[in-house]
Amino acid sequence: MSVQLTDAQLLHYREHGYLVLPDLLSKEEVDAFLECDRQYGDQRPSGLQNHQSEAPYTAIARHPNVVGKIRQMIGGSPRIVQTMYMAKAPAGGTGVALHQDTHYIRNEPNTLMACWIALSDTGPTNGGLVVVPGSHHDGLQSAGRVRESDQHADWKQDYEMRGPDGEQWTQTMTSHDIHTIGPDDVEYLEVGPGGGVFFSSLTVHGSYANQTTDLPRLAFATHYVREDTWVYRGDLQDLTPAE
Ligand SMILES: O=C(O)CCC(=O)C(=O)O
Repeated sequence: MSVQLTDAQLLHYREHGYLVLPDLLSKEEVDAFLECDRQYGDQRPSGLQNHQSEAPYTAIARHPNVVGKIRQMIGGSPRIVQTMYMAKAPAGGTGVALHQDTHYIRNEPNTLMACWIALSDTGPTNGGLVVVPGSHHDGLQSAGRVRESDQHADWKQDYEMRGPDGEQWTQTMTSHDIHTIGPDDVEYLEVGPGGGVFFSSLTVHGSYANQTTDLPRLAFATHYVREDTWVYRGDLQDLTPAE
C-alpha cells in the first residue's frame, strides 16, 4: 500500500517543479537492484525500455511508493515511457547539461514527468542531480549546444518520429544546454540511497561531472506520461501501464 502525498507536498511540486522525498525504496530494494546489475556484468542491458523485459528495472518503475505519487502529480493513470540506470564513475564521469525533458521527448498534451531515484549517496561532489526551482513556469526555453565538455556529455542522434495522424519524419537531436541559466539559479540536491526526486518535464535539471576519486554516483530514472498522451518519438511509443 503506497503512502500518498500530502497537500503540502503536492503544492511544493506544483510551485517549485520538483519534490525530494526520502525512502522511496528500502535498503534491501536498493541492494537487490545493484546486485542484479553486478550480475549483468558487461551484459548490462542497453536501451531505454528495459522495464519491459528486465525484472529489476520493472520493480523500480512500477514500485507502489513511486507510482501512487506519480498518479497524484500527473492527474491520472501513468504509463512508463523510459527507464535509465545511470552509473557515473568517479574521477570525471560526465553529467547531463541543463535541459528540460520535453526538449528530448515531445509529447501532447505535455504530461511527461520523472522520478529519479538515488542508488548511492549523491550530492554536489559526485555529480548529483541539480534543478532550477520554478523554471517549469517559464515554458520550453531555448537551448544551445553543450558548453563544458569536461562536465557534460555532448551528442547528436537521429530519431524517427511519428505523429498521431500517421505522419513520419526523422529529427536530428543534439544534447542541449540552457545558456540563460547561471550558476546561482541552480540548486544542488543531496539525496541518499532510496531517496528520490520527482520533477516535471519543463523543470530545468541536469548534473555535473563526478569530481570524487572514489564515490560512484548511481541513479535510476523513470519517465512517465498520463495515459491520454501522444509521445512522438518512434522508439518510445510502446508505453507500459505503470500499475
Ligand atoms: O542524473 C542525471 O545525471 C540526469 C538525469 C536526467 O536528466 C533525467 O532523469 O531526466
